[in-house]
Amino acid sequence: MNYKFPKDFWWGSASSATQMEGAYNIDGKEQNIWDYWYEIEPEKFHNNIGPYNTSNFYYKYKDDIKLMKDFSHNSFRFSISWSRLINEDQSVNDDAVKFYNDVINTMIEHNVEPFINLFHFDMPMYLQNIGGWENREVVTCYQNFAKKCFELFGDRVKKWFTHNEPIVPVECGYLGHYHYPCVVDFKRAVQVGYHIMLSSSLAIMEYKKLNQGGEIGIIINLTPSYPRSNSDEDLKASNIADLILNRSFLDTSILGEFPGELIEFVKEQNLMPEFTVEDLDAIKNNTVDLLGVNYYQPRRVKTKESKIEEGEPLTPESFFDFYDMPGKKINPHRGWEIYEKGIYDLAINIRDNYKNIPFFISENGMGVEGEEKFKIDGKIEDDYRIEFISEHLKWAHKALEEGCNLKGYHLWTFMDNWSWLNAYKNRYGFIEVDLNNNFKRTPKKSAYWFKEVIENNGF
Ligand code: BGP
Repeated sequence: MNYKFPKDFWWGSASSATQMEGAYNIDGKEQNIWDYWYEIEPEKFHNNIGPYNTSNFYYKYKDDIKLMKDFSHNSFRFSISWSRLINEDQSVNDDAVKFYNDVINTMIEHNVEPFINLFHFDMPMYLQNIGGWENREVVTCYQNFAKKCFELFGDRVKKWFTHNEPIVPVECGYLGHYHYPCVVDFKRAVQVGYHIMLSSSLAIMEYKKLNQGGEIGIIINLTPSYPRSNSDEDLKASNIADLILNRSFLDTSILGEFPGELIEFVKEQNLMPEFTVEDLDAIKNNTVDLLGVNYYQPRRVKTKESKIEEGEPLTPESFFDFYDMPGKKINPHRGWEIYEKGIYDLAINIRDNYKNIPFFISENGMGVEGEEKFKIDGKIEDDYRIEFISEHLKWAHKALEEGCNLKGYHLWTFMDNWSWLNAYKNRYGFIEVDLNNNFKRTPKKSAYWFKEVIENNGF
């Protein structure tokens, strides 16, 4: 064996409530922004497929968890749907408690450790209606939701995460048109980002008060920034991209403060959010125990060369351009570059600049369209996925050898799930989900390969 991983390495996969549960309006679940957006603009979603019946985990979780066990996974990360658990009047939905209790207990029974995330892009609509993350009151509602989750499930769940990819609601919801409410306004985006980070610290504070003996962290999509060249201009552009898109969340979560350079930038651009000194204390005093890193692609950056059109709103991209590097390896289905070494580079950065905090790869994966064409005797032979995973694991292994505190690897995702605007276009799972046949599950070749990797704790 060439690549042996440490004992107790976390092997598994990740998903999120909106993307896998389905049952969008069952048993008292309230609407979230996805349910609402689909209701008013279904044409925005690939093939008009909305979040209503995603993968049906709500009905099939017992079999799904059994499958995780059959494929030797020792952990699985999912999220609790805020709009399922907490009713509009802020009371708790008992049916949701029953569902999540059952999911957690079934996982434990099958030796699959539950890793629970509290927010995965799914703001309840009743809170979006009062401004979502722009409104300080929503931060308090989230703090109460988090506390409730710890009280209800924390006796058994020992790995908690406050947010998944906190940049995404900011970037996609307030700087682009990819998530509801599709606003483009840098100042409002900064307020949203600030409140999300504050909410993360307040959730951590609540968790620590309860002394439940587990760990709490955050999941960040750490996309390393690579400058086109070593020219001062390209380096400066790459630094600003890194500052806004990575370090705003990374420094704050691990070091307890927003980077000084970011504060200067935000002040210069007149983008300062509303904040209080007590907020900053909460951020300082409640840093994470553990970091999840989602890694899909690098960010290649060059100095701003494209013209800023008249009247074009200010966004982070007013300060740099993305660099389309010739000859890069690409996943044509998703359009994302594949750069396996990125996993090593980000691990070294965490080792050297972020206290070598324990972290794991909480998402990595390859979405492919039209996988049925790789079917042989009813099974998808996804050799490209096996290659994708193993090439990333090789770099992860090198990082481990060089002293990085890497604890595990989770693939996105266990079974094919619903991908936001792309719906079911690109499939990511170890397990095929047949939408035309009652969401039937069929393991792909990669599921069998990964099982062997887990059982050998290496490959
Ligand atoms: C991550 C998200 C996931 C998932 C994944 C794949 O950013 O945390 O929710 O969707 O990316 O991306 P996509 O679904 O856009 O192809």
